Amino acid sequence: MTTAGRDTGLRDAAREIGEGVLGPNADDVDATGRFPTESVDAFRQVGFLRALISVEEGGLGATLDELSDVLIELGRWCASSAMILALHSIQVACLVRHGETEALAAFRRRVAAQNLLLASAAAEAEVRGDVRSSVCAVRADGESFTLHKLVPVISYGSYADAVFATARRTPDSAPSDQVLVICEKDEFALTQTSDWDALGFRGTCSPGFVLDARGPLNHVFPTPFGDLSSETMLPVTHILWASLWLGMAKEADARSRRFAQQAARRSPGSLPPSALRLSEMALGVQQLDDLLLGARARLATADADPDYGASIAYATSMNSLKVAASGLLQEIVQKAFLICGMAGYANHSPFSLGRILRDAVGAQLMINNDRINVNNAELLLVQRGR
Ligand SMILES: Cc1cc2nc3c(=O)[nH]c(=O)nc-3n(C[C@@H](O)[C@H](O)[C@H](O)COP(=O)(O)OP(=O)(O)OC[C@H]3O[C@@H](n4cnc5c(N)ncnc54)[C@H](O)[C@@H]3O)c2cc1C
Repeated sequence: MTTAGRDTGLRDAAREIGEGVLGPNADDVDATGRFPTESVDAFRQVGFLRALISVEEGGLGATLDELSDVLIELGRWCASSAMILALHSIQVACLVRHGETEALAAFRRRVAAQNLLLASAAAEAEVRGDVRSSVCAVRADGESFTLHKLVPVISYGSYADAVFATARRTPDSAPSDQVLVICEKDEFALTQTSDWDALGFRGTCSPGFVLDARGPLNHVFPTPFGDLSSETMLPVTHILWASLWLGMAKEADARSRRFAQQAARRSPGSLPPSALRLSEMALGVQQLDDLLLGARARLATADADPDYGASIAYATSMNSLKVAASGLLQEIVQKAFLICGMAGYANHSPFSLGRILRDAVGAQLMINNDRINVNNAELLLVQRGR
């Protein structure tokens, strides 16, 4: 099965929203760096915010593959809006796959019933992108907790109904002994510490914050964050990010193909010089598509076979997905510039590639690719066997 040939009801809904809501507002969202309220309203209306939650619990019961298909479609129209849905859905996936307690199940049902929007506070000012290490800690006080965390970036933090934060399990725990904790809006204070005037993904509205939260202790996930990350958060994050990046690549491909076709019509009988690049573009998009399909299949295998899920081969492949997909996206967009030339360089032409290029740069920095490569190198140095 290829992602390209798949057509589900959800994907149709994504195309409709993309064309009718995300696309018409994308340039304004980008130019003004505003939160795409209309996109998130549309996601709420069609149920995308609760897509991964089971039907019995009030969700759509969609599979991760179906959500990945939705993000491929949305990524074509507005990468910021698609990124917001991806970041939200990563938290939902953790809640679905690791929220086995009654308290977490009750919160999950509320996410579905009230279409809550979930944000992430994984990075920390002191450790930057080293998300498997925390300085802040959960402080228990009877049945409640408090948390004080300096977060360099929380996407749509000011608009979220809850923030999923990582922290040390207790003030005495080691930096890597982390938990994931749900902080709800009516129980936290967010003090903004920086502005978000970034090159790309401008609509994600992602400044830094000091997060001061309190809540019930049963909003701390029982699964150690290390396990939760390797089983769910990391692979789901990389799969959903790669999905919307594939959508961006497909849009760059479509714009450059339209441009080359127009050029070909102007000079019948001769091949425009840029046309050869189309073949390279098609190969790049196919590679990205195959990379994503392979990762989706590997996650399914890991779920069915815990030994494979715990293997270094699986961990490095899921890390490599993010590095390779973000790199391929950048290459594809660069090729699109060579095809479209000045029409792609211009900001207000039908072939403009500026926003896609600026968003594509961010893909390499969301957990810095160099940091991921260092992690992979450490794993590979201790890998045994073939
Ligand atoms: C659009 C966007 C949205 C985001 N949304 C969120 C969000 O909602 N929540 C959230 O928590 N975060 C979010 N982030 C931020 C998160 O992805 C970043 O990883 C984090 O902010 C740290 O970034 P950094 O570049 O400052 O630090 P680092 O990752 O520390 O990178 C800084 C430098 O350190 C280098 N480096 C590489 N490896 C190592 C190493 N092993 N040790 C030390 N240095 C190393 C890197 O190469 C780089 O030069 C978002 C980022 C973007 C771009």
